[in-house]
Amino acid sequence: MLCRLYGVFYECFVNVGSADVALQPGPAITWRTIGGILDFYVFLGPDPASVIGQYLEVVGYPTMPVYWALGYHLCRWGYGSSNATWDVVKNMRNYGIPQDVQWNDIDYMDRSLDFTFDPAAFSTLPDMVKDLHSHGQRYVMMLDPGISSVQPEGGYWPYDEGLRRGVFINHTDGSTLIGKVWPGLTAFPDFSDDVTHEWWYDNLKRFHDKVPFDGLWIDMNEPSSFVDGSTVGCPDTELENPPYTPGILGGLLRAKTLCASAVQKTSSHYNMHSLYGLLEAKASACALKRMLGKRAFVISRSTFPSQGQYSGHWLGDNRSHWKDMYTSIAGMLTFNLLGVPLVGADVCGFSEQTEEELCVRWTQLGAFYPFTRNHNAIDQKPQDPPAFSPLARSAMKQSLLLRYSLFPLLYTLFHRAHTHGHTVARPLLFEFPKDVRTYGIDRQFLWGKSLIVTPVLDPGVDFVVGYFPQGLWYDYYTGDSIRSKGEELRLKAPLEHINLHLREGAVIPTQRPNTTLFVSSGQPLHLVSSLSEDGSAGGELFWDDGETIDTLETDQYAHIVFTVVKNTMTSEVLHDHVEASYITVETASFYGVKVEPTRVTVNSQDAAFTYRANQVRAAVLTIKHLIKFR
Ligand code: MIG
Repeated sequence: MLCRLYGVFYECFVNVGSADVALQPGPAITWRTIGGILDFYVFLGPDPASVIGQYLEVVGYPTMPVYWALGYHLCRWGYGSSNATWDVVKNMRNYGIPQDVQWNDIDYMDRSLDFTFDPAAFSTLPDMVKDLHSHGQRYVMMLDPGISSVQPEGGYWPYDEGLRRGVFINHTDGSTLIGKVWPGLTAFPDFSDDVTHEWWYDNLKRFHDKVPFDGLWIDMNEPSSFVDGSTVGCPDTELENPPYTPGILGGLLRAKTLCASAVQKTSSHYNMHSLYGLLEAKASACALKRMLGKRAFVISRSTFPSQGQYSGHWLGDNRSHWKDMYTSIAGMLTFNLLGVPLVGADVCGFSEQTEEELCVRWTQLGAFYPFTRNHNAIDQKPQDPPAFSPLARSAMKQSLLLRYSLFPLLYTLFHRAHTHGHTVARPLLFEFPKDVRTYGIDRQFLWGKSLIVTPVLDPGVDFVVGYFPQGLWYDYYTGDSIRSKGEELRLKAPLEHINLHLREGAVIPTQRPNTTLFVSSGQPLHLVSSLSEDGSAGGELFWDDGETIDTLETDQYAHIVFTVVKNTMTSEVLHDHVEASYITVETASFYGVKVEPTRVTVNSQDAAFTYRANQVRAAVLTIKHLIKFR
């Protein structure tokens, strides 16, 4: 899907072909495709957020993630053994650092074979996974599409059975196309065929009986191969050597992938290439739902429009550089526009050695990626939080606890994305489309419409400059107010601090954090309201059990709207379901209460409160009282 803005409307071009996009000095963009259907859409907006909503109506709204997808994920390539992986988890627990999910990269496999685990180095993997489960934690591991084709006959079920069922991509002469990936020579499943989906499910099920994993990480699914086309090359046909080849890697359609002429159920690989990751994600998500009976967790490297219906995405291999941390913001925002809100970059950087300061700052920024995972390349020193000094560790812990405390807000934003095609992480220009100064901002972003994140992206500084659109903003931590005319402000940012401000007029639901979302999501709510100049605010909460499929469609959720007007906060229960509404409100804070109240009542009963006049005209009123919604 390629889109461009023409004054007030967007034109989008949905096409699977290999293509060039050339920026012209005009300003103009030239699209050159060599295949697919010429399918054009015009989205009238009128503002950027509505354009995205209209685009997502076409490609499909993103799926509602399972709650633990929003927790902290820890991963690396090359833990070396299941015990080493397990030790990291135990260290995290010892330090009380939040972690919902532990991952393994390809090194858990026996000789890089999908659906196996190394019987020596990873012999305790099943025990580790059981231990994770008994601590309310989850396990995700990698699968690559390449299936080893050179194991002794009868010795590797995935290949033998795949051949028997005819699931692999073939050459035009009907022979299996063989490429080369981590396990050596491999065949490639054709996910455009339902038969393959069934075979994929059976493989997952057989492996799950041994290692009860919870989600899948699908890599190398461009599909990527270490040889061009196949081990025997590709035929010399027009599909292989079209009259025009776009400026792609290697200058050849088959470079580091399969032959364009290869045969898939639906069409030639020439036409199907760009859909490989989408269809693998679909097969994976469907299989997981069927097997576990819960919402599926899948993270994919390759994506195509509609991806958000099946998976999230990580931004691929970055480096442990300050610059790569900075550009991750644009990447995260882009995928939110594309309907894949469950997105994040490798926190602390993948390749090359990270530094402590970078890793702290990145963990803080990462705490605001909708999907937050620390991932490291093989042969690099450990970069999990326990690997650093007590100071760095505690700064990381603090930012993760902060994220966990904001889970009710984040979850509700994902619900909005799922039901209305909204973005979760959002560029400022979406909320302030008339303020041209927001258009170029790529060092700050919002969660939803009200929470602005201003991360430190440079080494050796204890301040950060951020732009605040016109209006009233409150420091999230203190309730101190800033009245901006639409200006850049210099904010204090010591190492342990990430700047977070609330826009006027918001009510956001938060929760006392814990080391897993399983525990913290059972805690009562703390509501934070940022009053606008006239004393009003509003917000909402979507709540369900966090993992049941289609709770919205089957009425198993609670939806509560909060409104503050004229010194009164009201909660209106728009929808209520027994299982979902055990939730209570324990405390509420109001930023910007100008006059100290003499009396506060909750449901007509006098309630205890504190009033802290931290600033003229912007004090914080905190009420402690328990409210049940039912
Ligand atoms: O050829 O599985 O982007 O996250 O650690 C490299 C090993 C294959 C690429 C992924 C990266 C992963 C790595 N993979």
